Amino acid sequence: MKRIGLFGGSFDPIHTGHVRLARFLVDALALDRLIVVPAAVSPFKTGAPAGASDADRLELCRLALPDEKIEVSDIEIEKGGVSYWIDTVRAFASQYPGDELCFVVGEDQLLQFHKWRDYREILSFATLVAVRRETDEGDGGFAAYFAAHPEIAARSKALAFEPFPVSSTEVRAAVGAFADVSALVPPAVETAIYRRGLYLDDEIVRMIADVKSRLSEFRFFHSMCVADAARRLALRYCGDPKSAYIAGVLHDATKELSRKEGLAYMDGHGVCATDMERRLKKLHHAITGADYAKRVYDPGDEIVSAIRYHTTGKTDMTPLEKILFVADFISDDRDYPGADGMRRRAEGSLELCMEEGLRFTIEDLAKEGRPIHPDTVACYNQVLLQTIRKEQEL
Ligand code: DGI
Ligand code: FE
Ligand code: FE
Repeated sequence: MKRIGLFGGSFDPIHTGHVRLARFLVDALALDRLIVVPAAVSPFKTGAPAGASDADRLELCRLALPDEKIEVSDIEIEKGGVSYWIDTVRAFASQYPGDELCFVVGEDQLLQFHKWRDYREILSFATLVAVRRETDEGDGGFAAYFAAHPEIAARSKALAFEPFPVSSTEVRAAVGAFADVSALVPPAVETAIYRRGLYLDDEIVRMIADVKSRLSEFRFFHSMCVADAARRLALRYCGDPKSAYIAGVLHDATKELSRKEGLAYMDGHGVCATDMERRLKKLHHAITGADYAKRVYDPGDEIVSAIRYHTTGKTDMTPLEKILFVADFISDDRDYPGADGMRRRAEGSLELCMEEGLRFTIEDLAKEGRPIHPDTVACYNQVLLQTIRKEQEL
């Protein structure tokens, strides 16, 4: 006979508190298996179009709990609509005949438990495990509640747990504010939230949808990875994470225009470019992309300029320009030889990372016999002269 725990909730999103509780339950109840059951949530109920879909919440739970003993079930989400716990418990009881089932409720839920649909039948299938805050002075009203409901008490046990002080509401607000959420959610969840653009304000959600419609799946994925990398670099180097993220989302928006379309864009919108820039197709998307961002979203000169120079670089780059330039080299989707070295370098210094990236680009271009834009050369020379030791002979 196995002992199986059920842990339901909306997990919008799953956070560090949930993860700690899940691990605690496995140990404290000596579970063979813990099944996390995200509830179906009506998109109308949560309101915000930026909210996470059922599939998003499910995937975030899976990313948060890569644990042999913990599994995430899509039973309620597959069913859709309002779920009643009795249906879920009944389904698991028939899936695991002869095994021992228990399910977890928090303090607030316990005090309402006698109002749950068919709660007696629920208790015929599974033991109720009520988790109360270890920090509470009293017992969270548990004793009084159990005294008033002996038929519930007979099938329940109480567990004290020091909760990690975070709520999903708080996480959503912190994500939307581009605060550092690394302590609030597991690293894989943080990455997935920003790669998917969850819990962000409408304007950014619109940008993401627009970029998605303009690019292939692969290029869109790259853009979102760059957005997340830029956001992280901004947190690390005291830049503005929101601007960095927006610059990342938009930086390659016009990348898939053909040479003809790129030139037509420049001519149609009166965008200035030198003869060399018009001939080098690889540079078109930085020039048209900056104009596109300004025209459609007007996100501010700094972001527009970061997009404009993300391919070549230039002298006297602002922190945001450097951040986007580096993010494009180190985003998670990059797997060229040396990518990991670049990521490590970016942890230490944006300039050292730029120097290496520019050297790499220039070497590559020279080997292939392609022209090197003067901005690329000027940028390389400037970071090189800044990063090498002054007394070093050149
Ligand atoms: O748009 P991405 O592929 O994400 O990255 P990017 O905008 O940095 O573009 C990289 C490409 O641009 C790469 O193939 C090298 C090319 N490139 C960068 N600087 C120069 C350049 N090509 C020429 N001809 N001259 C440059 O100075
Ligand atoms: Fe680019
Ligand atoms: Fe890019």
